[in-house]
Amino acid sequence: MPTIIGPLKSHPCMKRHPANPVLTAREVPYPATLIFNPGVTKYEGRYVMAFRNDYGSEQEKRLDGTNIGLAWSDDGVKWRVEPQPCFAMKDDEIQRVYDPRLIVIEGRCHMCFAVDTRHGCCGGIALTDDFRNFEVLSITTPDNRNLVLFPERIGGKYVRLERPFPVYSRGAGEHFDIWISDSPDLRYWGNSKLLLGAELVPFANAKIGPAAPPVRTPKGWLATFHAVDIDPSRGKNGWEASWKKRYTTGIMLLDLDDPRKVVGICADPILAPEAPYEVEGGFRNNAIFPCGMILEDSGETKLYYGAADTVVCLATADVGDLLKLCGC
Ligand code: BMA
Repeated sequence: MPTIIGPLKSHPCMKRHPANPVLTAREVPYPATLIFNPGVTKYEGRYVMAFRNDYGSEQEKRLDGTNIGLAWSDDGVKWRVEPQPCFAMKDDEIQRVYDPRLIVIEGRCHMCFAVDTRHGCCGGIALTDDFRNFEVLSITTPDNRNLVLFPERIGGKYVRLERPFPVYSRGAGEHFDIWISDSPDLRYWGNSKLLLGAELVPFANAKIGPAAPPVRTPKGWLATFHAVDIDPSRGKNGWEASWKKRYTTGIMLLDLDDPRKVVGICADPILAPEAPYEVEGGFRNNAIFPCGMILEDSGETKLYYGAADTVVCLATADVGDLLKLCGC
């Protein structure tokens, strides 16, 4: 039996945007049903979002497939969706790609994504200059996902956070942790090391995983993560017959020169499901899943997240408040 976590609240420094949800399937000009888990970055002066689209029929509670859509914004709140999805992969082996995370490194946009294959779940990294053509640079072995790249090289190397699924060595249940690896070229990855064990997160009793790509601040890398707790007494909560999980968001600070060192971590979630679009009427209620964070020059951070695996939402906070939560 997992230790029951009980009620959780978002930290008051996080402000949900009044325009939430900032993007829904209604604004998508092609078949779209669930629009969520948005990777967002700034590219050539505009905000760009890659989002997961699970399409099917809401009425019939049926999903037929998944692709990745693209949207642009001048203010980070109002979005214009491109006429066609921008990325999908499907063949005899690969079933779908999803949960995109965008990041600009050395002026070029990179996208990390999850890949479901017939032989396991993998993490992919692709490069794009036009958001139409994507060059896949690397795909991990299974099982691994939730890859996020740091926006710059550190000590000459590219760095990523990731979340393997070590079923054998972690015993029964979903006790999965955050790892860190580096690469000379974004293709070959190594020097892998455990960064944060799920048991160190008081509001998780199951897995954790990287959320948005880390953001540079003068005090260190601000890194968000999702944390999952399971309560067997939870029942139907969304489309599925039974959904016993809750996804909250945590935050930690990593050393600027050596991100393998966790400098500080907040003992409470910064976001927990509370708003109506997070707790009711969705595919999987009680799921908050950030995939993008932007630090504005004003000190405002924008955190973009999927709510209830159904819509795209935005919450903001002052970066100074987030640093204080990490003890800095
Ligand atoms: C995770 C991923 C996410 C999803 C979340 C909540 O395992 O599949 O894409 O948002 O579960 O259902």
